[in-house]
Amino acid sequence: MTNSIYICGEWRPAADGSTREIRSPADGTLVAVVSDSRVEDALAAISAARVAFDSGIFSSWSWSERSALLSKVADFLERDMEIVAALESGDTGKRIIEAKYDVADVAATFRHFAKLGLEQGDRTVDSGLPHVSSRITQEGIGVCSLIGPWNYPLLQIAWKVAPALAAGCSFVLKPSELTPSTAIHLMKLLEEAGVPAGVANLVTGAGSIIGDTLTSDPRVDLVSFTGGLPTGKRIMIKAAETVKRVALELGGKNPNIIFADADLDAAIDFAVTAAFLHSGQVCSAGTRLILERPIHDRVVKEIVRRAKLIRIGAPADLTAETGPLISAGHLKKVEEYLAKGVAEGATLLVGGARCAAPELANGWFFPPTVLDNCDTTMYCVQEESFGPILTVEVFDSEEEAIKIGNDTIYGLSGAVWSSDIARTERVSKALRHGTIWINDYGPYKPAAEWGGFKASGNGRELGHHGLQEYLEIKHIWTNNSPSKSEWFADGN
Ligand code: TXE
Repeated sequence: MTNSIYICGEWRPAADGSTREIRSPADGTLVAVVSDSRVEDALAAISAARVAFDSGIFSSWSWSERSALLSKVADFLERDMEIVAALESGDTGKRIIEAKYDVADVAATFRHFAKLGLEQGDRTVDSGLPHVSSRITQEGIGVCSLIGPWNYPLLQIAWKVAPALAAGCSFVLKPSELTPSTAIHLMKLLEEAGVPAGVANLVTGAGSIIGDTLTSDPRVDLVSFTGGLPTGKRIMIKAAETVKRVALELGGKNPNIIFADADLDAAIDFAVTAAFLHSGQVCSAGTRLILERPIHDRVVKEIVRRAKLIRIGAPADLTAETGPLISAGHLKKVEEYLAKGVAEGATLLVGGARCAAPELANGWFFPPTVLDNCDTTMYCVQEESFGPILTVEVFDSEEEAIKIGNDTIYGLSGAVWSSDIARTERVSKALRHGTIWINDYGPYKPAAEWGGFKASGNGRELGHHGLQEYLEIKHIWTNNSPSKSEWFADGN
């Protein structure tokens, strides 16, 4: 779709006609050709969003009207499940079934914010004066730049679009240049649901070209971004010039701590899923396995056995359990990361080289890989690979497990496995990560906040706070019986 830029209710090409090919990471086939936005396009989208917001065309809708709109979008997503899942699978190479789970989660996100919107209302505070009413209202923050990643393209965008709409904001959405197809479809659904022209705008294209415009333009009030740490830091700096609100989700280096008294069958099974689901391209992936020393050999042996069994393939392969990495560039990054780990002294137990099978030769496939004998001084333990690489560390005491689990600049998520409930409570409290799973790994709920401590970002998505990000708070003081203050003498 070479007219994939959507501004003020109209589809258009890039200002200079530039286009970008989207190719399947599974076999390199052409999936789509989309507009490659220029700075002029980003500026036009921001203008449209600003005019729409300031006109009140949508921001003046009541909470319940906007909630009804979000419910409609959820209905449409469920109606278009097959279409949207196929688009997502085409861009990302993930299995159709996984893409369908994602679309269901996207619909659930819209429903969550629809419900939350209905719970909003003004709050009165005691003014201390009988003739004065004092109330706190909340209103949409304004124009939002919403920038998404490629691993869960539509879901990560939905975590931003749904609360922005619930709050009455206008926005410019920029999906990852690698995975724009579902964002394009979403705009069609928003239009069908009745979002007024100019409220929802889409620019497809590269952050390197339009990112700085979206994050520094003075007409933008908030930037919400999910992606890599270096880009997140740059966005904060750009946004600082006009003191925009910034919400960042920048990934994690998530500890999965297993004590010897845990249910090891369950812990091992979840450790495999935590590390290798979606080939490790998950911000909350359990990439750091931290084992109590006595169980190290047993757990590692079993994980290596299980890793070898994981079937890798393209979406068309119905026996496949996981798919490719997103791009050639990302594959190279994962390979370099692994080489560094081995050079630092980690022991490669399984995986470690690009998949050689002829049917995978045209895609970016990398097998589940386990690095043993790791410690927190190593690059592979500290830095995100965003690939299917699991590092293994050991500990001898609860204190050491906590220390290792917190020894990272990131703080997105982590897990603790033990049959000692008092211990799991102590450890979960001591871990400095935004989500902690006890005897589990991975579930999340739209009603529960999601986000990170430390360099994993700031702000929260989902839950109640996921809506607060998009709201400004206003105190309205009404004097129903004005009289002179008499602070200064009036000379009469
Ligand atoms: O991310 P980028 P990349 C991590 C993961 C991965 C690394 C790099 O470790 O290997 O980031 O991935 C847009 N201003 N995560 O290079 O560049 C870009 O167009 C504004 C974790 O793909 O951060 C895309 O839309 N935007 C993560 C988005 O930022 C800019 C998920 C993400 O791209 C921009 C993905 C700029 N200057 C990767 N430059 C998670 N938290 O889940 C680029 N972009």
